[in-house]
Amino acid sequence: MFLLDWFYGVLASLGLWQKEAKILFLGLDNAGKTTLLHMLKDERLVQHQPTQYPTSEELSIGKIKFKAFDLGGHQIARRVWKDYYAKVDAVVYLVDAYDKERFAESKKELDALLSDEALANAPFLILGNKIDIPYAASEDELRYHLGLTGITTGKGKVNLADSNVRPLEVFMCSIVRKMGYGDGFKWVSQYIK
Ligand code: G3D
Repeated sequence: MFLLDWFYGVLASLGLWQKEAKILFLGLDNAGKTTLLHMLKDERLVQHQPTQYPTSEELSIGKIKFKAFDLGGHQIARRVWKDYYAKVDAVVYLVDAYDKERFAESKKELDALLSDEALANAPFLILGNKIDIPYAASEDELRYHLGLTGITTGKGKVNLADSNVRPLEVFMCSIVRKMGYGDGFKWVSQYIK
């Protein structure tokens, strides 16, 4: 009973209670995808091996399947995730907010995803990670460098059902400090049917 309570507690805290969904974690290598998967799994920080090429990890919680892939120079990974999920319910796109030198590369990958037919209807949660590091980019800075200024759809409850607009929003977080990503998941869960 305790285990079950814990299990549903994790789902409820993510806003994903009783939903069935396939969620992709994408982003450049080193963005924090594996750390996030492990955090969701264990609710605590665990040591893990660096993600191995072709870079995919998987986690199921209840009816939710999470799967992570590295982007950036990994053409194989792209083909693999396309084969893996016929239908993707949401994309969580992670960016290392401290690694400003790679913002352009990250934007390029994000742009490719946003214009990908296979993901046309999927809500996009952009997580600017590692804000615990001093001098990490601010939310405004990250929006600017990713080309998202003025095009995100709004935090909180925004009904986009009739507007034909893809939900897209930026949340800053520190996965290791367990900050910020919960709000992001709550936001995205409202768009998962
Ligand atoms: P990836 O799966 O996207 O490739 P990882 O990325 O989850 O392997 O994380 C890459 C590195 O970033 C790891 O460090 C991890 O501990 C670190 N990291 C992840 N999230 C955070 C965060 O919120 N803050 C900080 N400061 N670091 C974070 P190592 O040293 O193990 O390579």
